Amino acid sequence: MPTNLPPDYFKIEEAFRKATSNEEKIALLKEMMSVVPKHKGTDRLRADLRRKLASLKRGPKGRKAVAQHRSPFNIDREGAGQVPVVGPPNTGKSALVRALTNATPEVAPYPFTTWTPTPGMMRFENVQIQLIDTPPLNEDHVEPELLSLIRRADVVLLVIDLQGYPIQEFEDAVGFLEQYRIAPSYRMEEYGGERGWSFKPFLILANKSDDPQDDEDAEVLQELLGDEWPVLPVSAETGRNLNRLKRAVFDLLQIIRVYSKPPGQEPDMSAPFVMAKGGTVQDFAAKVHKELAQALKTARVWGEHVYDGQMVGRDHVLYDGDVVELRT
Ligand SMILES: Nc1nc2c(ncn2[C@@H]2O[C@H](COP(=O)(O)OP(=O)(O)OP(=O)(O)O)[C@@H](O)[C@H]2O)c(=O)[nH]1
Ligand SMILES: [Mg+2]
Repeated sequence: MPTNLPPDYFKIEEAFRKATSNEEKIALLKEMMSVVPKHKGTDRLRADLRRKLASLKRGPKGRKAVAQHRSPFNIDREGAGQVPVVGPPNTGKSALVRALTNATPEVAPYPFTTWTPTPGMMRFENVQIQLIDTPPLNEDHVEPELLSLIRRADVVLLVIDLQGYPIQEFEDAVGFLEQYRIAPSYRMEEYGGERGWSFKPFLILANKSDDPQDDEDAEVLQELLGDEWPVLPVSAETGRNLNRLKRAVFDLLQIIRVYSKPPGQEPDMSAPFVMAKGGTVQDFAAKVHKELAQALKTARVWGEHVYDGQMVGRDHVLYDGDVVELRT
């Protein structure tokens, strides 16, 4: 038992020993975790508390639910992309999902608050992107379903705490994911030949950058991690840089928005068709209507890369913001 624990700890521990209900024990364990100081000397104790908490949350052994419900980790894809928000405990993942989407996952000042994922929709301009709040990455309790969820992602947001130990958190999280063969896209060439790897675009969110003064720390962090790991300082609390965050996620998704213009009418600019970057007129037609794609003869395009109403063929590559009139 570490010697320098605050007196509160022992009071809570005593209450914990006397507690009878599961709920009460869970609440007291969380309290204990919040008062234990974070340093090497308490590593063992903290790991032990985490294990106890995990086992309490799992409930009594051998009492399997009768009906097999669908796993909460299996989340239907909605909108223009699926983007889990992952990272070590207490870095502000849930707070960010709350600030960016319509979802309201629990936020609390102690670690291991979130135990199941919560999806929410984030609006960027005229598209909706699905963010997913997730339980913390945890060496002591590896959740295989969380890893599968990350493997299905289009982009991964890795949240670290700029006011905590951001470099350590980054290294631990990346090392952890790598153990389970999840790596950033830029390493694809290196590991590409080996089977079973998932490569994802990552964005590092240096959360709790509440003040513009924190940017200096974020710059140092960026310097240390290198260009392959884009770092964005954000604050769930003050909303700093959340608009930049939305734009960055959109860019990492590598998607474009294309608008359909029925002949003789104006396009509906509030309802884009979302396609992968590099998509052609043919791909667009297939999105609008399957039969259209077959009957397509030519198309006219308005946008930055063409002159207004330029006639193009099926193979013409489209760009974000293009307006297309399909002709059969
Ligand atoms: N100052 C500051 N505090 C923040 C910010 N974002 C989150 N917090 C606080 O950090 C604590 C943890 O936030 P959560 O959103 O619960 O963190 P989490 O990463 O979801 O935690 P787990 O679910 O336990 O993994 C809470 O006390 C939040 O109020 C921020 O941008 N600035
Ligand atoms: Mg959380």
